[in-house]
Amino acid sequence: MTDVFANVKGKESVLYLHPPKPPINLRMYAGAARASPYWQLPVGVLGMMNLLRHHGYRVTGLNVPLEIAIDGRFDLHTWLGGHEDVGLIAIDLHWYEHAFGALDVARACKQVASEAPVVLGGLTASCYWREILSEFAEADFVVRGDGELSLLQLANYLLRGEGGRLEDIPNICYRADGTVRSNSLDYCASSEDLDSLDFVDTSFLVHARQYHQIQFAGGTEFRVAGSDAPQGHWLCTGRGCRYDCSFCGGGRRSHHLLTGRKGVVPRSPGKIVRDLSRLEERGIKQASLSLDPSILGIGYWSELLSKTRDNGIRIGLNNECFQLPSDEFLQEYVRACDTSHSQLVFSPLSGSESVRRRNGKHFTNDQLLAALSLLRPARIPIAVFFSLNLPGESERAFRDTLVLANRICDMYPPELLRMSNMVHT
Ligand code: B12
Ligand code: SF4
Repeated sequence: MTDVFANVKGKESVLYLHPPKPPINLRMYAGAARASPYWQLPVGVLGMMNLLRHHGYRVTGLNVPLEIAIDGRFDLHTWLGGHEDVGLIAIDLHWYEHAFGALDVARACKQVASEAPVVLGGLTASCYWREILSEFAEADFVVRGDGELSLLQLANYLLRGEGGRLEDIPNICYRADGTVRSNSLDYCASSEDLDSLDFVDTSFLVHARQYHQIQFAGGTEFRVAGSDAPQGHWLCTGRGCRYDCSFCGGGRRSHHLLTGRKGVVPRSPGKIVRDLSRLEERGIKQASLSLDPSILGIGYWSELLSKTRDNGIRIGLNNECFQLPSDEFLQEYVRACDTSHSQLVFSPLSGSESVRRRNGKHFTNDQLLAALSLLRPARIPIAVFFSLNLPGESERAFRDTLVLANRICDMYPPELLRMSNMVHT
């Protein structure tokens, strides 16, 4: 099948495209945050693209919804037409929200750069690789699970003619002889693998500064182009989870099923601290942690937070607490971070403790309120997420949610509090 791509041999240029949620020609959100267009890239994409760059490939990354927000007249076909000699196009289909957008972007790629193979990857693509390859000719390859080794080997194979047989590249799926094939899911990143990747450098991205600005969590408005809004950065701090909340596609079992991951795979505290320092040097005001360190035990998080402090790093930290962290963790966290640029996110899901427990979060209302009382003097911004449509929810549970929400409003400074109750999909 790869003869089809013989023309890309010798080309060293790779495009990475982050798709919007809606079709590329729908402009309802241009310039505003009214309808969230899902600007975030999968946190692991930076490591993957920087690995390709490290191996000599020229990578250009485009965040399509961000481009549209910056300029409502942005035209993807025109942009693609400006890139010659493209050897490979990588598109994330990580979140189900992007399912339509990712294939729409792939279609545009085939219309303009018809020779370049299109590879999709991400959690959703890892689940639906067979459907994608059976029904959408615009996708040539899907990478299941973790992508870095597979994408590098695929690029080497297609563009440099290196690496033996296609069948031996782990985690890739493709069409051959009229059937959809999947190679074995043999690559799943270890802590050492993650520590060797570069999750900081964003210089391959078009409009990297604006991308950093929209990653700043806790801001109230979407600001782009020429603004001096503070910059944030989602940093990969590890992969997986040890919980299995009812609604989550990224819990322990999902990671095992989709990526072969057997447990939580943290990065080492020392490497994370080095990255925080690099981010601070680049003027980034806030780092968001993709894996909540509080679930990794006191030995892990105390090393991370004390090293951050001891190295004199002043950066805001944004952490989404997977459960309710201990008092000791919260105290160390506020000591280690620049609180004015920080945030802690709590997900009680429901005011009803039984609904909360049933869906995977194991703490009581009183424990949550006590934690918030502890944080209040530190004046750290918090966000509290409830959720509608959870299994076990009743009208009574919803009333419990209103009661808890009111109690939180009464006890936490309003200028430091964000709270929402979103319908679960
Ligand atoms: C931190 C986090 C966030 C952060 C941002 C993280 C980020 N920038 O990636 C925030 C809070 C912003 C966020 C937002 C959302 N999230 Co989230 N998030 C997480 C969380 C807790 C950890 C992230 C993580 O470790 N991912 C897993 C690793 C494996 O992914 P990765 O390293 O980025 O990508 C690797 C592979 O997937 C693959 N890959 C990814 N993209 C590509 C592309 C190509 C071409 C290739 C080859 C490979 C490839 O290779 C990468 C490196 O090996 C997970 C739950 C979990 N424990 O996993 C949920 C999770 C990923 N999020 C989820 C969802 C639904 C969302 C939202 C859509 C929620 C919403 N409705 O708004 C948004 C999307 C935002 C957007 N697009 O703008 C779901 C995804 C389920 C699904 N399959 O769709 C999860 C699993 C949680 C859940 N509720 O089920 N999220
Ligand atoms: S703690 Fe978070 S990432 Fe883990 S299973 Fe629950 S919702 Fe998913």
